[in-house]
Amino acid sequence: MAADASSAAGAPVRPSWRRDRDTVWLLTLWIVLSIIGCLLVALVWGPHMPPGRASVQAASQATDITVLGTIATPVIIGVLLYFGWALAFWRQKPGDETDAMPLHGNVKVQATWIVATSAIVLALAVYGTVELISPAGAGAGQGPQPIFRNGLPPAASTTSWSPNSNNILQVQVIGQQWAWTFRYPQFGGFETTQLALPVNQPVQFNVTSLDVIHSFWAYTLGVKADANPGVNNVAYTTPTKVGDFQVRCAELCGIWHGAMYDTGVVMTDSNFMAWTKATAVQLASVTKILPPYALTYDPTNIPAGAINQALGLTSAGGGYYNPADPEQP
Ligand SMILES: [Cu+2]
Repeated sequence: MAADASSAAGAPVRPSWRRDRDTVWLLTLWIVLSIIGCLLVALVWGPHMPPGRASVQAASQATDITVLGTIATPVIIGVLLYFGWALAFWRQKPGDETDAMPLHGNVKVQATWIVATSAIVLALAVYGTVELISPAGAGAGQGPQPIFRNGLPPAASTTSWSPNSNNILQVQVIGQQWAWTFRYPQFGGFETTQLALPVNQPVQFNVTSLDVIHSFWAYTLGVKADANPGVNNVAYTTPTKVGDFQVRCAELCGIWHGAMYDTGVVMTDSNFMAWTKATAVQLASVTKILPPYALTYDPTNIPAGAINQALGLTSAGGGYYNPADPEQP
């Protein structure tokens, strides 16, 4: 290259006009591709981002993922563009065995890098913190005394509920190896394997376990909360779409962990009220031998009367269970 100057060490140096031209091209291409990329991610991919928009909390999470994906797009494009440009134009020419120009630091690049990355990380930390607690704790388990309610109604009554009242719907989620059951204290306390919810009504999940640690993951509702034995873990959701949703266990809990799933359903208010009424009647004989509703359970503490009643035994007949009898298990 006749036009190339030489460094003091004798290595060829790209002339400044070539370097300026590269910079202008790279910057222009990066800006144009980033604008196109950001629009595609935000407007085309964004509406399909997981976990979907079947609840207020899920929609908030989908928005967060879209925002983060859009912010990441210029970074990814910048890295790939610079990499491709270097491969195409800055590679060593055949037969050129000279060393490249030695680098001795560049204060402008270093300062720009530190300021830009610090600003991005700090801004994301603030955004992430705000989004983590809104709306209503973003659908995550908040422990027994949740702080982030974001205007949700209180649990004014734990024994009755009607749609659109100032009283949040309570659903207890009970994990055990290897199934989920759901208890509805405001409808007589029946316990069922079916999870039904009314649309557009805030729900308070009280999540607990009878044995090991499980994790209640109603993915498309944006809810994920650990189910710990002896602990009540509260999570909120407000479903906004009628239809089915999947429930999984997201904590390795034993050999059949993978089979611990269920299908829930979001229904209209009137269908939900009809379902609770019918289920309460259908399960009445089982409900009356369940332990009284509580936020945690000890499965080893089963009242003797419940066992006898379930088995149809009486003290006059044989086999009556007496917990005070050491001969009995
Ligand atoms: Cu599990």
